[in-house]
Order: sequence, then structure tokens, then C-alpha cells
Amino acid sequence: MKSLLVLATAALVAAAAPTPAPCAPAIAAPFARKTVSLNGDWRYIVDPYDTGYRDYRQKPYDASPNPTGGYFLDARPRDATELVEYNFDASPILNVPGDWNSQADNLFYYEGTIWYRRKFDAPKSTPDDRLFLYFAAANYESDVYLNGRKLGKHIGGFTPFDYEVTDLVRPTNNSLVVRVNNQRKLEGIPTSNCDWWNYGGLTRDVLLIETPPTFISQFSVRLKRGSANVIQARIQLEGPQKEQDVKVEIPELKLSAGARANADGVAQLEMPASDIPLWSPEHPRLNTVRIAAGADEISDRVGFRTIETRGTNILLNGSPVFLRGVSIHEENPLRGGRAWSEADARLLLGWARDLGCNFVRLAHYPHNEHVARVADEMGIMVWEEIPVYWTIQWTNAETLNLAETQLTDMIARDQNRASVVVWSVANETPISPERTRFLRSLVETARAADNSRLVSAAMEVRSEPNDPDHKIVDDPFGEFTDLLSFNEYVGWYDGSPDKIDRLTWTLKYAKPVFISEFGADAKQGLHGDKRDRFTEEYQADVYRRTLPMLQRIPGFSGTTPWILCDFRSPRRPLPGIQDGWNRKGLIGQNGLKKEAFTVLKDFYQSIAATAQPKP
Ligand code: GCB
Repeated sequence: MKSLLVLATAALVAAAAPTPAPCAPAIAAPFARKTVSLNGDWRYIVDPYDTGYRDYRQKPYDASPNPTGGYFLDARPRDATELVEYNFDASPILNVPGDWNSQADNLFYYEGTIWYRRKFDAPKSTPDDRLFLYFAAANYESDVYLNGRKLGKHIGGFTPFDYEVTDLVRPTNNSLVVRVNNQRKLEGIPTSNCDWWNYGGLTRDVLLIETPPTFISQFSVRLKRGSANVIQARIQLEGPQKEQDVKVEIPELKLSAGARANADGVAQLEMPASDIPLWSPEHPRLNTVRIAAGADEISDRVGFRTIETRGTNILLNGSPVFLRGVSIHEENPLRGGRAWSEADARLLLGWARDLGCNFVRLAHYPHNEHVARVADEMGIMVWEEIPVYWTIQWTNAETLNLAETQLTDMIARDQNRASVVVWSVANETPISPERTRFLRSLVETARAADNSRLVSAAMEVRSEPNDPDHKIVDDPFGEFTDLLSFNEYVGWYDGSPDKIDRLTWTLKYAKPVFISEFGADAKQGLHGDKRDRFTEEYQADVYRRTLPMLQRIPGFSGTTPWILCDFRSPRRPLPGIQDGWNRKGLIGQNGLKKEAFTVLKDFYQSIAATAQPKP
């Protein structure tokens, strides 16, 4: 969360330091607070040359960004003599939340700047209360202006951010303008190349949040590491009266404890308890946790469970568990475009449950907050990931800084979700010393922020130079992760399906083995010989051969095949087959299940029926 003073100063130095330093994570549990939704109709102006940002009208037509202002800030001509060359009131409408690509035909491939404007009233229920503008995500870069004043810039398309507006907001008729730019950048996270659609816009909820002057800005409530009998809480207060009493209650467990926050606003406490009913996929038990500090009170539904590894086993609540998973992109194939709502989460996780999953991998970036909340309720474990994907600029300190910020913001947002058991720091990153240093730094950051979950990344495999059927997993980064997770595409990018049957494996690390991707494209409804690419039979054959092959890998502990649903990707132009879609979904763009869905479902049924799934 950013204070206005810091922002004003930051804005003045913005030209010298284009990427702002990481700042505190956005307010926790925003949906549990007093809010006004700013979702709905927003006016927009398409600005491919970034005229409103760079304000080229000012001589000498300098193209550098205007750090404090901009042009498209919702001005109206005083009278007919004044020249103002835009008009939000007469401009078209986009729905927020929502990507712009799927809302207007002329924006389908658009990458650039769009200016959004929303008018709103902001009545406070208590005069001394504070107000914050909260954006659950804007892809990729956003500049926010309230009533003509710049509040700040945020970089990163999938994590929340907020700005305090207490002293700027008016009771009625506020003008909120947001410049969102989704140009891909070589130095970005992700970088300019990836296998998904670069949906731009205000893709998630926008809220006005009201809090008392001193309020609970962050909290974590979880089992103490190494214990199933002690609940540990850490509460962060923000505001003028940090040193005050904080109380935590869990009525269903008849637990209650208090502590005094220190001068930094941090209160920590422990609650010993025996027989805490644990969260698991079979019993997704959630408890109301109520936290009170002065005038502020917040409640959340929290599950308690342990997750750890021992040798080649993953232990959930102390017992070995096999992760019956599937990978998911944040896309609703039926509607088209980015998924963002609780209903979208229920649709996608409902399909995962039909498949027999107890686990999902949310690829390749943090999905919206509703997903982990619905997973908590449904009893589905979750892998969350940041978009450190393929060839990031490993030696760029600003790029590392961006990755660290996305990681800590993701952890801060979802740290109270029992369903989340893995933080993933990367996907398929080619091995080099610089890349391993970069990823190690991320692992350390993740562990420092949260020592109660597993940390991993989707790595790659290589073949023995003289024997393509012999696969080797010896990525040096494997030393630093809890799981030995890797993607493999034998039978699709790597040989034909019969190669799968011949594979042998050498793994350098004795850790739980997790196959984070395998798969093959199939167009739903396209049938033919199982050797014919893009048929449902080919895809099903790859699954039929891969699943028993994986069971022969020592330490095989779970998998998230690629992928639950077909998803849009500009890398996939094959006419009549792909048409801009990656077809590796087990469910087609039309919501219909392909043959491989049943193959995986049958496998998961047989695994679920086996007490000890390990070979
Ligand atoms: C991968 C990537 C994933 C791609 C997939 C594919 O290895 O991790 O993002 O979409 O392969 O379909 O090629």
C-alpha cells in the first residue's frame, strides 16, 4: 500500500528511476472489508501512440513520459472557445473487470495503451475513516490518476495494488482515470515471448475500501511450522496508533488470544490447541478467524494443515499424498477471455473435480484471488506461480526486483489459503549460472516470506546424448526446490508416442518427483487414427502411454498434465485446427470433453483407490 506523500515524491523522481521500488503489499482480504465496487462500465480511449501519457503537445514534443500529469485526464472545455481533443463522456464503454481484447473486435490483437475513466461517489460511513483505491490486477503497467492528480504507477499484470486517496477523494463526482499499457517488454516479467494471449486492461475487480485510521493491513494465521497443535498469528497494523492491543478469535475451535502490537504495528501470538480439525481435500474444514484491533475488525475463513516433504514423499498432515492434478490457465473458454470471477473459478475448478483432481497448477502467473478461496472450500490443493517464464533477463537487477515483488505480493495475498501448498518461482527456464542465481534468490525470498509451504519451479529434462530414450533430470536448480518438478513432451515435441514406452530415467535428486506438464494437441471432435496429429485419438494415446510410464519413475508423487482447457495463444495459427488456440486442453473451446479427459479420469480413480500410490 502506498501513501500519497511517498507517491508524490516518487512521481518527481520517476523520470530518473522508471521502475518504482517494491512497496508494501496491497490491503489483505479486500472483499471482507467495507467497500464500494467500482466494477461496471468504464469509458475508454484507445491511445496507440501514448499521446495522453507523453503529452506530445508540449514543445519540444518531448516523448518522455510526463511523470506528474498526462493529457487524457478527463478535462472538459470551459466553453466552446477552448480546445480539448478528447471527451470521455462521448467515448465507448468497456466492462471492468475484463480484458479489452475479448470485448471489442478492433481490440482483439491490440497491445498498447488504453485510458479508462470511471466516475464515482465516495460517501464515508465514519468521518475519520481512510479510503483506498484497490486494483486486483491491471495488465501490464498502469498509471492511476484521481481528479487530475497522479497517484502512482504499478508494473506487473497479475498482482493487486492500492493507493490511499483519503485526502483527495470528494464525496461525489470523482473522476478516476487509469492508463493501462500491455506492451510486452524484453525486461518484463513475463518477457516478450510466451505461449498465452496478452490480455490487456483492468482485468480484475476495482474497489474503494474504507478503513478506520489505524487498521489491520496484513495478517497470517496458520499452524506453527513443525506442529499440528499450535496456531501462530502475525498481524500488521497500519496507521497513527500502531501500539495497541490485538485480539484473535477462532470461535469454532474455542480459541482466543491477545497481544500488543509493537511500534512497527506488528503483533505476534501463539494459541496452543489440541485436536485441531485439519483441512484436507477429503475434509476441507475452514474456520472463522476474527481479528480485532481498536476500531478495526476483520474476519476470514481459514483452514489449518501441514505440508512437507520427507525423502521422495509429499506429506499432507503427516501422511503421504499423491497430487492428482491438472494445469489451468486463467481463461474461461466458454465466454472467451480472462477469467476473473468467483463463477469462473467454480466452472474451472468444477471441471478439475470432475476429472478426479485433488490438486491444480495455476499456470503461469498469479490467478485472481477468488480461485484459491473457492479451492479452499472445494478441497483442491493449489500450486501458484509467477510469470518467470522461458528467457527472462537474468542479469537485469530491475527484472529480478519485479519478479521478487510479484512473488511477495502473491504470497501476501494468498498466505491464509490452506489450499495453496506450493509457490512456484518459474517455468521452463533454460539452464545457466545467471538463471540459477536469479531463481535461488526467488526461492530464498519465498521461504523468508512463508516457511509453511513447498517451493518449486517447473524445470526441464534432457536426453542422454547417445541415447534419446534415456532422460536425465540434473538441473542444478533442483538442489534448491522441495519438489523435483519438470515438464516433458515425449510423444508430441519429442518423438512419436511409441517413444514414451521406451523411456528410462536418471534423476540426480532424491526428492518427490512431480511432472508439471505433459500433453498433446487435439481438436475436440476431430477423430482419426491414433497416429494422426491433432486427433482426439492421438492425444488419448499419449495419455495412455505416459501415465504408466510416469509410474515407473522412482519418487513419482503427482502430475498436472497440460492442460484443463484449450486456451488462446497467438503462437498457434494452424488454420482449421488451432486458429489461435493451443489445443492441448482436455476440454475444448466449446466446453466439451475430449477422449483423453476420460483416460486421465480413470487413472486418477485408480490412484485414489490405492492407499500407497508410490512405486
Ligand atoms: C510448455 C509451456 C506451456 C506451453 C506448452 C505447449 O512447455 O510451459 O506454457 O503452452 O509447453 O503447449 O507447448
